[in-house]
Amino acid sequence: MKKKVAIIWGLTGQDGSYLAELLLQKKYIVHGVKRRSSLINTSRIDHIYQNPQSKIRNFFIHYGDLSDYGNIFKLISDTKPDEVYNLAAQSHVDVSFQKPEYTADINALGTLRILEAIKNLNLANKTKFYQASTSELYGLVKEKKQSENTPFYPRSPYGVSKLFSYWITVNYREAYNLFACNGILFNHESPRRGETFVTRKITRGLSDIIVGNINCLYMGNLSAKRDWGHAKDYVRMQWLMLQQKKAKDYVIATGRQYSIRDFIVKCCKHLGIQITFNGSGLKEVGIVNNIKNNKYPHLKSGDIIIRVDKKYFRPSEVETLLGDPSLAKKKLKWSPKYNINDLVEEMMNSDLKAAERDKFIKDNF
Ligand code: NAP
Ligand code: G4F
Repeated sequence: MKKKVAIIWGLTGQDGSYLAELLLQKKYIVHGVKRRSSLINTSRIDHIYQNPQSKIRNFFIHYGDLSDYGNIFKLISDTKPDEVYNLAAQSHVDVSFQKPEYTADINALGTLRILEAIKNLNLANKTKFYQASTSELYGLVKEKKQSENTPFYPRSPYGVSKLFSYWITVNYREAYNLFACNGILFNHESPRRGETFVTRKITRGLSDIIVGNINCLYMGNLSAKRDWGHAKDYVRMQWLMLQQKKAKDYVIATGRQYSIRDFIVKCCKHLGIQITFNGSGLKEVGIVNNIKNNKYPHLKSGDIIIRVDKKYFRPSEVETLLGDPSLAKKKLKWSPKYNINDLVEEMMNSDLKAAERDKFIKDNF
């Protein structure tokens, strides 16, 4: 049987790396796009090449950028993909306030450029398209639980750029009969999550505190609530959406939400640390209450390990996100394999190892 061909924009990111693994397991020929950078930016996919039973013959990496239509056109023309996954984006909400025009160019027009290339190459009958849409579209939420029918109200240049992408995907489906769909994904994390997103900042920061690399972690809005899943569960859905007979948009979420404070408490619990939050606003602090078996020589009861710094607050915040994945569960028979405690455990264990390694290098070299 002829192998399916897929191309992934955003290969070097969290989701791109997990999706590449999944598609290679499914015997696809995978093309991925990486940006030129002054430092090597393939740490999330290097293991695919390093695997002794290398799938290298099915795995091709190309330079590219979503700002460059000619590059996108040529990649699609050369590979004639069965499936295109657009996971590339300036994906940091806070950064989007500082780089609004760049964010709009890559996230909004970048999506249009891919769709235009598929259309102009007359591939509408062959190529299926997945767009990485986001729960940030709901922003100032209009319903307690957000589903495919909840109105959008984005709250950042990132959210607004993704609103364009969402609608241009729907529009190309309706106007040109393209198999194009949006996955409206709620926050999803993993040990491969970028280090400046809040979950990873917490798991790394707490790891650094307990090995003695730092004393305290500075955070923004601790009361914001998110619906967090595991990236591995969510990339499975991205693939599944393109295997359906009819293109449709789906919400992917766990249906449970926790505050940033709750996430910190869970991570501390995993480490055997009881933490209490005192005070409010910028004066709020997280204090160590008790440490199981006194196992961390650098920490003692009464230590303040969390403080709030206003520089991490956003000009307009998304206070709460909680998804309703009923449609995906019913139509795609999806259920996540990981819960929040599994996620915390995997992320904490991975970052603890990294912090211990850093400490060893600092102390010995
Ligand atoms: P990520 O780790 O930040 O990865 C983003 C990817 O896009 C990286 O490979 C990055 O390349 C690439 N990229 C950035 N600018 C580009 C450009 N100008 N041209 C080409 N590639 C570019 O994001 P993620 O967490 O995997 O998320 C994947 C997608 O889902 C993103 O579109 C994000 O907005 C969306 N999304 C994410 C979540 C979530 O919770 N993770 C939820 C909903 C939607 P470098 O590696 O070189 O930086
Ligand atoms: O982890 P975050 O930066 O993720 P955010 O803004 O929810 O965006 C992520 O999820 C979206 C899906 O909903 C994606 F579309 C997007 O690409 C990205 O992957 O922040 C989560 C919450 C925010 O309310 C933020 O204000 O955590 C709060 N927060 C509190 N202290 C912090 C911090 N966020 C960061 N990054 N750093 C802090 O110190």
